[in-house]
Amino acid sequence: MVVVVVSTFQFVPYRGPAERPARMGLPALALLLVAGVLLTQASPPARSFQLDYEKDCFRKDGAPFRYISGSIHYARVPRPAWRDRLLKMYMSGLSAVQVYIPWNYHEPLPGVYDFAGDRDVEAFLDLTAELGLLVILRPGPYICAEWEMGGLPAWLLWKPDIILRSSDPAYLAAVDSWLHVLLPKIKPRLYQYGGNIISVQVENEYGSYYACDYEYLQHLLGSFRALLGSEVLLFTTDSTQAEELRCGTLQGLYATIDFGPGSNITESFGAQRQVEPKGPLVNSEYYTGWLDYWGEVHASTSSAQVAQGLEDMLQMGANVNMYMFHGGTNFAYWSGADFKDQYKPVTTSYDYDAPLSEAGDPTEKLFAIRTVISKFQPLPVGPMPPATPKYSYGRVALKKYADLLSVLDVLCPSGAIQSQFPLTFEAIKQEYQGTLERDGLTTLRVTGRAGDTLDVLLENMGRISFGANISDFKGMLGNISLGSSLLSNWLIYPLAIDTAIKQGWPHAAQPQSSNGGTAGPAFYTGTFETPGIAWDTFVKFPGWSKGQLWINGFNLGRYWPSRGPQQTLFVPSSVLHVDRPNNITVLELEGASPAPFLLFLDKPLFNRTLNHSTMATK
Ligand code: 6GJ
Repeated sequence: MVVVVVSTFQFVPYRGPAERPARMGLPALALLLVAGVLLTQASPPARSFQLDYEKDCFRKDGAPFRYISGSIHYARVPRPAWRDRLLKMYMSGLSAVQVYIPWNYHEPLPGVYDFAGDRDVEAFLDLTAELGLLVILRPGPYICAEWEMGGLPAWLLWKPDIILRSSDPAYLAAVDSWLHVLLPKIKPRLYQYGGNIISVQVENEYGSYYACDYEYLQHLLGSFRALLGSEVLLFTTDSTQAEELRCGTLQGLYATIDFGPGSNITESFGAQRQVEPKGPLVNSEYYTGWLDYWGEVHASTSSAQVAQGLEDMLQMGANVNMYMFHGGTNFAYWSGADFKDQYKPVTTSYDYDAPLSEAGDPTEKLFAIRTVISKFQPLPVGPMPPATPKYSYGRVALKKYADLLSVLDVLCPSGAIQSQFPLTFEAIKQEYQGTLERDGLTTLRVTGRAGDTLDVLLENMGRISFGANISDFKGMLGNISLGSSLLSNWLIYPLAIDTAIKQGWPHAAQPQSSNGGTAGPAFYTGTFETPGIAWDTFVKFPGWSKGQLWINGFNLGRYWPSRGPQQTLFVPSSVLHVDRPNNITVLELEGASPAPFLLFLDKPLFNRTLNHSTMATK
């Protein structure tokens, strides 16, 4: 007996093994035939978004539909700027936006959730709907994105032998717990239920990951279906490499691909056809630019090449999402890293050389793309909103507040953790001799006398977000010896700096009698007043080396002018006060100039680097 089950909501003809390579571990597909009964497709319901394998397209409410989409990450844009960015994307002619949801942004500790303020993903999604944009949602649980640990929470590593992105029961338990919190927020916003979310991606380029664990993908498919229902269009994204499409795709998930300008489009979509012989052509990540690593030149991708590739794909009737349309910023400690022969931390700026700049300003690349789109569909009527105003607040003098080691009582109020040997950051749920770098100088001669104390300050520069090394433990991962003797009996201070700063420290605290020296890790403070206007600005760090910047308690991210390429940090206008002094706090890790100051400019400086070799000798 065989029945070809025809859903009254979504006509998805059975694509038996003949059409797709059978996959290990696939549940046996039960087929029953109702003799003599011709099942016809019910007319699609009012709200539907479907795959049409006959016409190789999507269908929205029964009509053929092709999307032109752009990526924006709400976690990289302050909430007050969301409307501005989304409106510019809409006025560029986009019909949809593609959105990642970083798990670690919303579950900072197991069972502790944060969906407030800049993390209010529901408010962001509702804003996209208000502005008439459809949404292609990518909730992971892993998202890559040059985001800290690819969006996975570092607390997963509290179980050191956990196998991430696999059917490891410990990992799946955490994933399911998270999905049971997140996906009920998404379901009512699905297109089929009156919302604007037309499709949902499962995992992210899973085919590029060593594990190639079908049970994991099967498990995710089951969880997504159980929590989102049977009608939403679920898909995967992988590169065009056959091996990646083998491990990253699964029956029941529509397979899409990603490739950038300069790729052979026919060959690339030919790769998609190997796994999806029928159905719409989809490039889920058409790279409009690229990411920046500290110490390497700022990415730059030709507008003409991006525009031409887009036009060629649209000419073929393909669906395209441009990655990124607006990159934004890796505020705080959210930047990730890659590992190619060596650790490659990603910069604070995620400008990506995208059509909308880091500050949200339309670029000539945006207008080139908009012109292409206008050849295929009408543009919204009205002007493109202009760049937001920028202001040079000029020079702001700072003064040393305290050496980091003199304020451990503030930053580690619970006191030191005593341990015979070093512990990792993850295991512990900081005189200046020099800097060791995982991707640079890895040995240091330290001089001292018997009885001296060795202080080591450890900084997390971002957990690896791509590839097999994402179990990226931070801290001192092994024991330290002085000559032949193993150093033991450590006092370990986890530094809750952001907690202290959010509570008004150091501006609200008693001034410290600092020694005035400028070498080594120390806090510096200053204030400045705006002339009654709070506009976007860019802060430059003349004479500084490397550290972290806060203004009015907002963590603007890492600065590293001695490495570059970015020389400025973007300061969104929403961070500034107009009616009272703006409090600046800097944690300089290596050394500042004797008369330290910051410079606030009205333009970014993205591209000046010192090559690595000159760095190692410093
Ligand atoms: C995508 O794969 C990823 O899905 N991609 C990149 N991959 C190359 C990884 C560096 C070796 S670069 C930009 C994008 C995003 O990471 C995206 O999340």
